[in-house]
Amino acid sequence: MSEGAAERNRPRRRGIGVIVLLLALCVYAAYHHQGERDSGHFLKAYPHKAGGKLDHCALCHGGGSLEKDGVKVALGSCQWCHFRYGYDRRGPLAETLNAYGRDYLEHGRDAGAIAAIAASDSDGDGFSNHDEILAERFPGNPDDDPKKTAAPMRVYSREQLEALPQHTQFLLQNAPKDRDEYAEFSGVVLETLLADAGILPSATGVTVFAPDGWSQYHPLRPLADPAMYPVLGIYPEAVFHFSPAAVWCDYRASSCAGCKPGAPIRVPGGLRMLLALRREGQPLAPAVLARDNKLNGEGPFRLIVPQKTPSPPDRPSPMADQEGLWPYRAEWDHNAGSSTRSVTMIRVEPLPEGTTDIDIAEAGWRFIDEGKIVVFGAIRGLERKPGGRPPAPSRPSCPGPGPG
Ligand SMILES: [Ca+2]
Ligand SMILES: [Ca+2]
Ligand SMILES: [Ca+2]
Repeated sequence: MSEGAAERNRPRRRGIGVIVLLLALCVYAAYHHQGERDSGHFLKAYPHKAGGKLDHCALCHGGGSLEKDGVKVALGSCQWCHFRYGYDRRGPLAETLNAYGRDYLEHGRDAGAIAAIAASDSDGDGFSNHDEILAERFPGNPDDDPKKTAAPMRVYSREQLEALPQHTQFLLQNAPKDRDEYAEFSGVVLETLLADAGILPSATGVTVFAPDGWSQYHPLRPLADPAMYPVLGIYPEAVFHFSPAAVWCDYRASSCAGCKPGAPIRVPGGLRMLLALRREGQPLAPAVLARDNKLNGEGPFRLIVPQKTPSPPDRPSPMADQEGLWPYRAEWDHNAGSSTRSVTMIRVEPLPEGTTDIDIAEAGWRFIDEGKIVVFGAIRGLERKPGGRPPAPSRPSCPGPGPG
């Protein structure tokens, strides 16, 4: 199954006339795919920025905000593009561009355009595009400028994550287009991790990042929007839906053996938003980027999001045969797409006043190799509240071989 990758790699070019805009879509350090060429223009002018914060769709695409259940929800550039542009590529893509992206487009959308707008101050924050880029600040975001300092951060090693309370849950990962699966994941409840990192009362949500540039926002508290999976709280108990006819669902996990078809799945502690370290008791296979820019593997850490509205595993939407058992239902809860693979960064939103993103250049593929994850943003960082959990001790060794 490759639902997360499939979500990331849906076609996103708009073939209308000359306006084939900058939907680099969310893949820093490796977003030069789907015919996307704008990142190459940027890196030609600023080759030392490859793999860093600016080597990302957010360079030219802005986020946005929506009103959901009376709550203003900020969407990052990935989700905002998906929301405005849509998977059907019919939306107003130009509306996803930020001031720098618009200037780049208006100046010819080529390597010359990068140079032509270098001295401009696209976002009007008082700093030129060139100076902002040199300082690793977004030239299209007036809230990010060279005066800002890096947000508080904490880097967790695998050993430190394993020293936190562990949680195990068996659940369905229901995909819209790919195979579904039942499997057991274990790791750290995200709420537990955020508490350990000293989440601030001002926090409203998290954005998780994978090293291929995919990012996804999750609010802390439940919202009615089916696409918004909350960080806090317990998800509803589900039933084990089994049928030998459901060949689109993978039941091969050994944890399926103890489950009775039609019976509730009992999960001690309930279903949670989980930062998984293990699948079926084994470390998650670290991801590698395939030649087609899809992630192979899901580890060392994957966010596991349960269904908000439990359902059976429905057929993949591209499946020709939709007659009979569990045909594809767009309105059913397809949680697999929100279970981000190979998470290397968790940004706790919003960034505290006066701060900006950390230098994320190192928190990409290197973190995959080193089995690390960084939590940053609206946290106290290394500072601990009185009586709080002391820094997690390093364990002398992991049982069995490491993740790679
Ligand atoms: Ca500026
Ligand atoms: Ca700026
Ligand atoms: Ca499905």
